[in-house]
Amino acid sequence: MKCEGCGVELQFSDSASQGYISEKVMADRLEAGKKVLCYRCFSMKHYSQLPSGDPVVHSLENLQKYLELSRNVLYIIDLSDFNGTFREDIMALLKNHRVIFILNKLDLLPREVTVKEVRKWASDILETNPDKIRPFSALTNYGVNSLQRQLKTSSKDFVAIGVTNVGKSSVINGLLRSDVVTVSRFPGTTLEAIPRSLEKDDSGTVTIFDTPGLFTDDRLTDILNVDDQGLLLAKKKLERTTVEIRDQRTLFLTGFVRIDILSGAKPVGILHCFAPESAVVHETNIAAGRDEWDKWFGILLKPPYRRQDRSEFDWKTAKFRLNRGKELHINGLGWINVEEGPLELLITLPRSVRLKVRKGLVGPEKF
Ligand SMILES: Nc1nc2c(ncn2[C@@H]2O[C@H](COP(=O)(O)OP(=O)(O)OP(=O)(O)O)[C@@H](O)[C@H]2O)c(=O)[nH]1
Ligand SMILES: [Mg+2]
Repeated sequence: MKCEGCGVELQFSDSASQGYISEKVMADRLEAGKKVLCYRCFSMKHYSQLPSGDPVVHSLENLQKYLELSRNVLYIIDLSDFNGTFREDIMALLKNHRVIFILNKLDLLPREVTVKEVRKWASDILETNPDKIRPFSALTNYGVNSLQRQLKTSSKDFVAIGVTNVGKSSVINGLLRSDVVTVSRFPGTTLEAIPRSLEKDDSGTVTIFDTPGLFTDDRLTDILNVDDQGLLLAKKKLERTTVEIRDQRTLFLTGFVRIDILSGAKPVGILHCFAPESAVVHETNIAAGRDEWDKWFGILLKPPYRRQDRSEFDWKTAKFRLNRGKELHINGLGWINVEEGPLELLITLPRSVRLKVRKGLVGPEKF
């Protein structure tokens, strides 16, 4: 028998391993007609805690296996981390699949951007028909009814895929108006493919498979410890910080991203940072930024949310020239949008974290 929350096979013998449940608890729950969850799901659901020693990592090979479950794919993308969660390595596996793109966490986007604009912006990047793109929020239920209608008219099954923490399980719970599948702030919550049945209006069901998220290594969140990952996860709309840029200034976006402004002209320009509310944005002069960074890391500049040695990380520096209307996206964190430019920026950040210059999702005429 499998855990209904994460899909793993249940077992009674090893309380430190996945799928553990005590024999008595299982018997009691079955007798009471209740859902049966493993100890790990129970901890995440009721105490928001991940039992220690949880060594879950899911690779592209696993994803390939799950893609054999159906030719029809719901590719769940997190709009607050679009470039970190829409990935070429996943797209390369989808050449023979029919894909509906679910742009989840719409509720986190800034007020300035409309749903119509999101759809148009994403369809340009995804190079696909806008009706294959569904702005969605599992939190507010935006888009649930129309996606449900579409899936119910299908005679096929669907498999929901994506990287960790984009909200695959939340989307499926929303579609089924249920909370059976375990949802948590920890990456790697779902452990095996879980078939869920969506009742059709007439008769019969459509099966939607939830699957474990693909682990990545190029999002800022990937280098944070589990507690810091949870703290950085946006709980409300991304916060916008507007910065009037002057020459010889430095902008910190958390302790991990330092942006030195190189442009010579005055006034240099205006940019807007979009990031979760718990990410500290701090402006200072270039000399202080250089001299105090180590001291401020994890104290003034968060995350990290506690004192850490900056030399534990491997760093890189890259130069960008950004025109008005462009955005620089930082995987697993957020983005900066240029209202007035061009801006010449020197960015220092951990080597593994990917940056992408993209057409602006917001503005610049909106500011
Ligand atoms: N703001 C917001 N948060 C969401 C939304 N959907 C999911 N979340 C949150 O995102 C986190 C991850 O959600 P899950 O549904 O567990 O994500 P998942 O993709 O199934 O994750 P894995 O099973 O680890 O791959 C949880 O903290 C959810 O509450 C949404 O539409 N808006
Ligand atoms: Mg999940």
